[in-house]
Formats: sequence, structure tokens, C-alpha cells
Amino acid sequence: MEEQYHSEKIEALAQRYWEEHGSFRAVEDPAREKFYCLSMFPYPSGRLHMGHVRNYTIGDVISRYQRMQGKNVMQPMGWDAFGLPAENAAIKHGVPPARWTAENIDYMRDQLKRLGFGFDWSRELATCKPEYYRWEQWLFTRLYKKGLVYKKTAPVNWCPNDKTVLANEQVIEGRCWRCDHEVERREIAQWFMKITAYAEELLADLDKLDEWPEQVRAMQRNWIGRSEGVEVHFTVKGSGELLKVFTTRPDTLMGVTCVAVAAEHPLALSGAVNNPRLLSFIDECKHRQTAEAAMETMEKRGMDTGLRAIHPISGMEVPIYVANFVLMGYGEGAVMAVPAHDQRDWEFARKYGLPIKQVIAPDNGEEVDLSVQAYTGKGVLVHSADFSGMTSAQAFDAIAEYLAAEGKGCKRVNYRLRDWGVSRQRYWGAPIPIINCPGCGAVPVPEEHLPVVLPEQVRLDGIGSPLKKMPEFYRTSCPQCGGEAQRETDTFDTFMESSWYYARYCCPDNDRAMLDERARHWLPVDQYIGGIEHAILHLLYARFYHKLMRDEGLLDSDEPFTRLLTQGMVLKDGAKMSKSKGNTVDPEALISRYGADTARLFMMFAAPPEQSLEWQDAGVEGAFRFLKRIWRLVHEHVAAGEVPSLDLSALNAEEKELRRRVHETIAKVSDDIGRRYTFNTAIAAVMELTNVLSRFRVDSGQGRAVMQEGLETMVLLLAPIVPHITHVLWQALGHRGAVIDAPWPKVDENALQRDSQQLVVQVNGKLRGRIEVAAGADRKTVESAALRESNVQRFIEGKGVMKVIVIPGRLVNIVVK
Ligand code: OW5
Ligand code: ZN
Repeated sequence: MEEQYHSEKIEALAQRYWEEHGSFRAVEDPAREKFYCLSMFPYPSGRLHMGHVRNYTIGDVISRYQRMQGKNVMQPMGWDAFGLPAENAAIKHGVPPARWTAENIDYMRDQLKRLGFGFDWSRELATCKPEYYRWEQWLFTRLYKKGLVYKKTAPVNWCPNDKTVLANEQVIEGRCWRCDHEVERREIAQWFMKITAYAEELLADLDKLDEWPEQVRAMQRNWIGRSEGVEVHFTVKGSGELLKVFTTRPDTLMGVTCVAVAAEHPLALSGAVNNPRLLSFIDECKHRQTAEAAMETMEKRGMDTGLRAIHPISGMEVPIYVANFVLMGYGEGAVMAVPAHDQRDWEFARKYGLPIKQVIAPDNGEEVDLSVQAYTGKGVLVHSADFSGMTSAQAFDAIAEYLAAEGKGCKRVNYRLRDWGVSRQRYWGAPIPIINCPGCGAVPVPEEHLPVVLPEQVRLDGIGSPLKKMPEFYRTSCPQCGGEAQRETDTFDTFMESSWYYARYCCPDNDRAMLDERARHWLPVDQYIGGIEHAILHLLYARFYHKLMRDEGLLDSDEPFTRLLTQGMVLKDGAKMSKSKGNTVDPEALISRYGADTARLFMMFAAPPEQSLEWQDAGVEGAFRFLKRIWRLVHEHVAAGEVPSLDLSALNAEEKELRRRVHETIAKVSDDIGRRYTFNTAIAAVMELTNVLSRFRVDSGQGRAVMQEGLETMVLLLAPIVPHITHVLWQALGHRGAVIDAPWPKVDENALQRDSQQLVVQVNGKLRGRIEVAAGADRKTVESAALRESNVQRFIEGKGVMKVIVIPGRLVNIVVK
């Protein structure tokens, strides 16, 4: 063993060992408990950033810990390779996206290897490869036949200058990122996945995910947004046409003073026939941005259509408005406005002079002032004909029943969740496997013609998808009638690929099926780790896909991820790292200066995984110093020569005490890493143990034996976190095998017994002192030690002792006159 710690040398050595021994190759083994540990796969953006290093260190620590528990661990890695960044780079540097992506993957794979992560590289996959996305295309065509996939028109952001569709992130304050022209909204035909068909199950199964953070489950619950309400049927005056609205507050129905419809609603258009002002307002509404976030802040505007709706109960007429805050995709594309009891409606009514009619009164009898704001609480119905006097809850049922009896409505459950639009008007994505035939319409590409391969030799100019300019790609014949037809040139949303990669890792080489029995073996993923930014969409889509694959007979579990850990951000100077802020730290520099182990140790020590981690140079230095210290400690011990074997019956008090500390640390670290995932406190406990070991004076053979056990324990407990240095130290401590194959240390319960114990001494029930007595001390010894304690003496002096109560192991109470 060398005297100095050279990270570079030992890291290369350990990595070579793992490589040569295939240490991380996972093979199905019915005899051992499996453990599938997965970290969210990266976009191959160029190089790793600190967020990646943190994510993959957490995953690797958990994997290595579970392996030391004897589990058959599978930890795969791959690339979320499609997406806009590759197109941007292609435009900027003139490299085809496929080449740019492949080069980034090669670079980042090398970085991951240098960090010592125990990935099974034989399972590596990249989503941009046809052998991957063909199965996604296959599933899509199957779902199409099941009616779980459909086409409808939906809005996109359109730049009229570049004549191109823009992704939401390419729209900056309503303008095109390339040319700054104002962005318009356009309706085009797009493909949707019917996730709403699984809304109920996606919601209900959240209750089963008891090893997910409650915060994430709550976010998913809100996103799905189940609400119970009533569908109310108004009729249009004159035509008698039906006008459906959904409300969660049927108790306010008698307070409706307007019905508002979306710009795309058929009634909006019929109202606009002879009304050019309305027509241009509708046009304006349609041109607004598609981003939902913009809805919240936008000014709420509307215009009277001139049409009148007939109230289903009172028969009164209320105006029908077109309003920019009503979306066609939501509910029925129409809402009832109750200005007295909804703040948005109240503001709308004030602006357009609509009546504000109170129908709910607070049940505590308080007056409400509707000239200030709406009263949105529940209460008792007023001015509501036969329903007056009922509570909101009673009226909910009574009104629903009344409407049902009259054939004018019914109770209904509504979800906020919308179907998933998967079409992207982009090049670098998986082609949607559909052929558009003038005669037959949309025809799925037959299974035997899959995959539809994305051509990779392209030049991008940023104006529209190059696929639209490649007849050799889109020109084809209809699988149904044989006539001339065109391929779909849109590609899938990249969330499609990331929704099932976790399953494909189980059988990445299967070229005859999407999944096989190996997926049933490994799934569900036991531990999933990734950023909180994926708490809603990615995790919901992956859960949806899991159920789709289950219902295709490919899997038998209901959920993909048993336990979820959402890591916090890596910050510098309290802010997110970014190029523009100039506050980035490149992991590359860190690794070359200090080595991978220091980087890993710092990442795990600086904060608990779910919290944000503040970058600190001093913290990195501290981690490095600690590694040098444990190196020195082992070196000194080893240099002193032979170690006799441990004889537990021959230990003196100091040696027993050291063993106690060692085993106490095993218990603490096992709980911190295995259950609590507080890696920082685990490391702190090992650091403390290291201090104890450094202070220990070895003055006998058994002293050396206990020291050996202590150092071995220190190495084993640190092995998941700093696998390279521990690989070398383990062998330096005399082991033939590698630490990667060593089992996790076990707590020796006997070692935890203290030789002496502390007891509390009370005088007349009040705490007056503490004494230290031998573990098995008899009553007499305890009593006299208590009476001798100096502070206790002050309180009993000159008073007669009536009796002494001893509760063994805990306290002594002296009762005095
Ligand atoms: C990092 C996590 C992320 C994810 C994983 C991969 C980031 C945590 C936040 N392919 C998708 C993906 O998210 C995953 C699919 C499953 C959908 C940072 C970010 C951060 C960012 C930038 C910089 C430093 C720190 C420096 C920028 C310098 C530019 C020059 N986070 N913490 N810190 N892929 O590749 O984005 O959520 O779990 O690992 O991330 S990903
Ligand atoms: Zn046809």
C-alpha cells in the first residue's frame, strides 16, 4: 500500500477491476431477491452537470448498499435522445442531430464511467434508435385499434413569418424565438392518447404508492383533478338547441346570470354570422397563446353573442357570451357564470354590467357585501324558489335530482386531466406510424412494416420539419387500398420514449417483442430517483404506459415504481446554476482535481437528498481531506504488521468500548442508508467513528484486532459512497476478495452492551444528580453510589433518609423527611 492517496491511480484501478470482472452485469436469478434501481436517464445534452452527478450518485449508493445486502441488483443507464436541443444544435453548427447526439452520448458515457457508477452497460439503450422506438410505434398502432388513440384538431403556436410550428419553449413573451414575429394560434389535426380513460385508476392507485413522497402524490391528485358536480342543460332560445355546462356548485344554479362559451364553441360561431365585431373578437381569442400558464394572468374578456339561454329551472333568459377564459377542451366548452358566488364571474359581471344575484347566504347569518367581492363559501340557499332554506349540500342533491327528473341534467364526475397530445411538428423524434390516405383516411402502418425509420441524413434550416421536404420519406402507398398516400410527418412527444424505457431495460435486446418475461422478473422498479420537475407529467405518463402495457398482456403489475425519491436542486450562491448567470461548476473540473470519490462524498454529505444542495468549495476540500485521513489511518495500521485474531473474551474496557462504538455506528449507518436515505448523517456517523479510531491507543495484540475490525467496518460502511478508495483499502486490510462482493457488516448485539450505565438520581422526585455504575451492579452498590453523589449529598444532608427506590438501569429516588 502506498503512503499517499492518489485518487487518479486508484480510481482507474478500481474501474478496471469492475470492468474486467463484469461486476455490474445483472442476470435474472430466481434464487436471490432482485433489486431494480433506476435513475432518470439523461438528455444527451453534451456533458454532465451537477444535477446529474447528484442523481446518479444517490442511485449508485442505494444500488451498492442493496448489493451488499445480498440482493441481485440491476442498475441500467441509457439516453433520452430525441428532442429539440439536437435540432437547435444542428441549426447552429450544421451537424445532423443524429451525429450530434451520438457524439454527446459517447462523451457523457465516458464521464459516467469515470464517476464509478455501477451501471450494467450491456443494457444501455438510446431512444433515437429504431430498435427502441419501433416498439413504441407498435404499441401506438395496437392502441389505435383499441380506440385508445385518436386524432382531433388542437391548437399549436404558429409563426407566420417562419411558417413553422413552435414548441411552447420557443415562444418568448408571445413572440417567435428566431425572428421575433408575433406568434399565432393555429388549429391543426393532431394525435392524442386517451389517458382520461385511465383517470380513475391513475387516481385510485396513488393510494397504493405508500413509498412515494406525499407531496408528489398530492401533485398528481391535483393534476388529475377529480370533481363531483352536475351537468346542467340550458337550451338556446329560438333554436331549442342544447347547451351543456358542468358545475361543481349546482347549489348556485339559481344565481346564474350568464352562460359563457369558448371561442371555438359552435354557438360562438352561429352568433357571429351577422356580427363582424364578434367575429373579430373570436378571431382574437383564437390567436392567443396555447400555453396554459398564460391563462392565469391574462385579462378576462368577453362579448355578448346576442343569443339567449333558457334557465332549466326558472325558465329565465340569460345572455350567452363568448369568453377568452373558457377553453373548448375543458368540460363542454361552456360554463355557467354565477357572479355572486365566484370571484372570476364577479369580475366579469362588473366589467360587462351583468346582474349579480345572491342565492347563497352564510349559515352563521352574517350579511355579505356583494359590491366588494363574491361570496364563494357554502351556506343556505336564498332567492332560490323551492330550494330556498336548504343547505348547499342538500341543494346539491335536490337540484341534481330535479334536473334528472326533468331530463335537464344529471350528476357527473369530471376530471381536470386532458387527453395527452403526442404529435409534435418536429424532425428529431420518433415518426408517428400512420399513413394518410385520401380514400381511407388515417391508416396505421402494419406491424410487418415497422419500424418507420427516421432518416438521419438531413440538413436543418429551422423552417418547418425537413421530413415535409423529403418525398422519399413521406411518399408511400396505402396499406389498405394500395393507392398513393402520404406518411404522417409529425413525430412523437419525447415523453413517449421516457414513459416505458424503464421496462425496456429488462430486455433491450429483444427484437421480436416490446417486452418479455424478463420484464415481469425485474418490474416494478424498486427504487426510482430523479428531479422533482418530473413529479407530474413524466411520472403520470409512465404510470399510464405501465397500465397500457399491462392491458396488452405484457406485464402483470399495476404500477411501475415502488419507491420514489425526488432529489433537490444543486445551487450555487443560492441560485440555480445556469450559463447565463455564470454560476456553474463543471463536474469535469471537480473530478480531475479531486477525483470521483471526493465528488461523490461531497454530494452525499452536503445535504439530505430531497433538499436543495448548496455548492461549497470548502465542502469539497473537506471531503477530500477526509479521504486522505482514512487513507493515512489504514496505512499506519497496515504498516505496523501482523494482526492477531479477535478474542472477545480477552478484551479490556477500552477495547470493549471501541467495539461498542463500531457496532453502534453499523446500526446507525444501516438505518440511515437503508431506510431513511439520510446519507449525510450516515457519513457524519462514520466520520465520528474515524475520530474514535484515530484517538484509540493501540497497546496490545487485541487492541490491534479491535482496530482492524473498526477499520474494516469504516471501509465497508463507506463502500457504497466512495467505492474506489474503499476498493483499495479493503485489499490493503488483507482481503483477497473485492469490497464490491463483501457483505454489509452486521451488528453484534453483545458489543452494544455497555460495561457501565448511567442512572439518574432524584431526591424526593426531583433530579439532583447522575451516577455511573457497572452494568450488573447490585442494589446495595447502586444505593451507596447514589448517596455518595456530591450534589445529592447537599440535598440529603441533615435530613433523615426514609427510603431509597431503585429502578434498575434507570433511576434512584431517595425519599427524605
Ligand atoms: C438530473 C435531474 C433530472 C433527472 C436526471 C436527468 C436534475 C435535477 C434538477 N431525460 C429526462 C431528464 O430530465 C428524464 C426523463 C425520465 C423524463 C441541476 C438541475 C443543474 C442544471 C444545470 C446545471 C447545473 C445543475 C449547469 C448548467 C450549465 C450549462 C452550461 N437539477 N439540479 N441541478 N433528463 O438530463 O435533464 O431531474 O432526474 O438528472 O436529467 S436530464
Ligand atoms: Zn387508402
